[in-house]
This record gives sequence, structure tokens and C-alpha cells, in this order.
Amino acid sequence: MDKKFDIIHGLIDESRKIVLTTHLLPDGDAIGSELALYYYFLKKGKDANIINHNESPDHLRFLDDKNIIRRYRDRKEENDRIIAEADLIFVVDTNEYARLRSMEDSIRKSKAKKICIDHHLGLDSNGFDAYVTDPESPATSEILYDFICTDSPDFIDKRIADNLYAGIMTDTGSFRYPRTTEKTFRICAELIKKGTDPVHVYDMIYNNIPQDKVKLLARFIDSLTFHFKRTLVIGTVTMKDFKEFHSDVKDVEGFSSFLMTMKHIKAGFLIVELPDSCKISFRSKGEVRINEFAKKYGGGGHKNAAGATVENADIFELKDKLVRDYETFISAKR
Ligand SMILES: [Mn+2]
Repeated sequence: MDKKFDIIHGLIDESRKIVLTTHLLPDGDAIGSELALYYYFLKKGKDANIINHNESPDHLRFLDDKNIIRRYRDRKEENDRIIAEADLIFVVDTNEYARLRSMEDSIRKSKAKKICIDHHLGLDSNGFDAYVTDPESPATSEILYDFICTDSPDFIDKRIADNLYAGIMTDTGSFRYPRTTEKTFRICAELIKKGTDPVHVYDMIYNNIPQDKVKLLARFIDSLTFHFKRTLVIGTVTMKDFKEFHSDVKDVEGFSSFLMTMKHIKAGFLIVELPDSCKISFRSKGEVRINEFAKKYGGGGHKNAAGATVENADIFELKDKLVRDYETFISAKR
């Protein structure tokens, strides 16, 4: 058994009340990881709660058919009490307290032991009592499969399998992103043996797009501009677009990877206008280390996928600045 897994299993055995949380704007891996652990903890006889900064996006609600996931601000006092009384807190799919957003203070203040299970770079190990982070892993859900199996594979029933599968499928871009390995497929094969229907999970998540979101996508595609011999593409989504198509920032999921589907493109930026800030998603192919570029905007991430938030920025001025800065960035690399 992995030594770090061992420590965490030991802490679970000693605990009674467990809280699970994840990053803002939770994706399939975040929610799949939380729910898989939640149902595992129930089987271990623990009292568990999932509390998130944001509500779950519509296309992932089917995973939480029992409405387990709480949104922090909906019942703030009660949620603060649950967090304060917990003896173990799991932070999954992120290693940064800042990404817990409104919950950061409450979680930090809790006397509970804090555990991080994640696959992003840049862990500050002082922030957690125990952690497993594997940046080579394509999804937190893949790490959790191993984690639960080191206790016993028998814990993985169809419900847990569905959640782990949803996490792995979404974070690998349906098994096509670089960190997808033979092991990923082996794990998914085991999950299918446990009852997961891969066609059903795919249909629920991807063949279920609200028509307004398709209209928003059309507007986004219309916004695309191409630069540097059409190797860089930038797309924008404004508050006006959101209003017109009754959508919000949750609905831009997938837009940044769409940028990378185009021929000749080496890098793509999605800029989303929010009430007091702009959110940038940086994407690249091959050897373009876009996380280095994202650093200029106070952001970070992986070599080919990074993000940043710029406060009080005008979206179109920010776009012009990105083009200028990217020119400097690529000429320095030549
Ligand atoms: Mn993830």
C-alpha cells in the first residue's frame, strides 16, 4: 500500500465527521471526486458533507441525484458549523486554498486535519496535514480509484464507479488529452465492470447541451480573431452575451479546448468578462509553455493549459494587451 494513502486511510479511520470541498466552478473531475469519496465514506459509516463555493453545473447534476452537494452561501451559518465541527476536511482537485473562494477562511479556521488529493502542480505541502498529488495523473478521480482500492475494490459500486468514470472522462477530454495512459483505460474498464454505462455517462454530460449555450458558442466563434500568421486565436465572451443567451460563466466550459481544434493553431486564449474581472483560459499545443505566459497575468497551470483572473480589466483592452505580450513572449523564445 502506498505510504501516503496509508496515512490518509489512518486519518479516516480515526475520524467521524468529514467535509469535502473543491475548487470554484467545479468540473466533472471535481464533482465526480467529491461524490465518489462521499459514498465511500458513507460505506465506512462516516458522517460526510460536500460543501462547494459554486453550485454544480447543469450537465453534472445527474451525478448528484440525491442533492447531496451544498452551496456554501445558501446556508452559510449551518455550513460554517459543519466545517468547524469536522475532524477531517478533504480538498480535492485543487491544492490552493484561494481556489475555495468564499470558503477559504472557514476551511482554514477549522481545527480539522486537512487533506489534499489532487493532480495539479504547485502544491504547498505546508498547507495540508496529508496529501497525495500526482501531476502525471490525468484526473483526481484516477488517483481516487487507486486510493479506494488500497482499502478494498469491493467499496466501488456502480454509483462510485459512475462518479469516478465521469471525472476521468471529462478531465481527459474523453480520453484524448496527453496524460491519458494505458492505466486510464484499465481503470475505466474496471469501472465499466462495476456497472458504469459509458454511453449513458457521455450522453448525460455531452449530448445534453441547452440550446442557449449553442447560441452562446456561435457568438463566441464569431468573436474569434487570428494573429501571428494564424497561429494564435483569441475568443471573447462578454457580460452582454451571457445576458442575451441566459447563460453564465459555467456555460463557457469547452470553449477553450474548442480553440485548439483548429489547424495551424499553436495557442488560444479565451477571455470571459465577469462583473469585476476577466477570466483568461490559456491553451497551447506541443512545446509552447503557456503556463509561463500565464504567469505574466498572475496565473498558472500546466504546460498546455493554464488560467488567470485579471481584476477590473476592460475585456477588449485586455485582449489587445494579450496580443502584444504574446508577441514579446514568442519572440523571446525564438
Ligand atoms: Mn481535475
